Amino acid sequence: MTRTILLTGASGTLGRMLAPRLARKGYALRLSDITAFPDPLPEGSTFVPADLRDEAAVRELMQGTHQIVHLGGISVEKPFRPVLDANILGLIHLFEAARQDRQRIVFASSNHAIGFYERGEKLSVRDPMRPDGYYGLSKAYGELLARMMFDKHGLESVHMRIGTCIPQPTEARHLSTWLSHDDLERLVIAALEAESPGHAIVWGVSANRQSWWGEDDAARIGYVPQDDAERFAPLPEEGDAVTRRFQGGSFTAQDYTKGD
Ligand code: NAI
Ligand code: 15L
Repeated sequence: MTRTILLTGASGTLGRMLAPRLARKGYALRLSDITAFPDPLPEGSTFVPADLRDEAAVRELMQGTHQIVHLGGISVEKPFRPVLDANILGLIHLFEAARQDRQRIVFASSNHAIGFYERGEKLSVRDPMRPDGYYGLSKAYGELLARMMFDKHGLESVHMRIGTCIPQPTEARHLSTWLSHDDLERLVIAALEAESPGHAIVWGVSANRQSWWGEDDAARIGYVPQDDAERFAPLPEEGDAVTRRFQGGSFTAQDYTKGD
């Protein structure tokens, strides 16, 4: 049976990069976004527009799909209301639809779920989350929602706590947070293909020599990153003192009023 993978957020930066790569690997894709897919459709793909805020539209979107790679939603720090609508309600709609026929979800979580740890602190995915804003909070919510969905309904999910997924690192922080495009592809494929991931959390990061992120479920799902940001070192420090202090970088400095 051919599996159909739903890719939300397909028209965004990572979606546009990932869709043709997954198609080349032979996956049948149902691409979706609130905005049109701006590129020619990869072979074996269809595009279905949907707003994640619309529960019925999400349910409809997931008819006949088998697994979901969920990249859609707000991807930067914003006020709570839009984050609540697109990210938190969007997640509820997606997980509720997925649990009907146990469609595995591969979720683009973010380092902003732990952004308020100081740089240099080595973290495990079991460490308490320290979101650095409403956006990071929505990612923390997604990981926890999925924990409940696995414990209560057996719905499997893999959470990619992505650092900075860009073609090549450009600032000092990226020497720790960089995820290459090739490694993202490896991670998504590992998450889709893993035998029984249960509820897995994996740092979405390359094999960076200066990584702050350690223990996770990468081995359990078979993710082995190949790239290392170190070959671009040294890179310049950017931003103010708060940005330079915390792992979440500039997101932590937005509306920061603590004063120390
Ligand atoms: P992006 O902002 O380029 O793409 C997000 C897509 O979601 C957009 O095409 C947008 O139209 C769509 N979207 C927004 N609201 C929607 C709604 N209500 N209904 C349907 N679609 C909606 O973000 P990017 O960089 O491609 O990231 C993809 C995912 O990965 C996001 O979830 C982001 O939070 C996560 N991530 C990305 C990182 C990176 O380095 N690019 C780092 C950590 C996490
Ligand atoms: C994210 O979660 C954002 O979606 C992305 O745009 C980057 O800012 C990234 O984190 C980062 O922390 O570098």
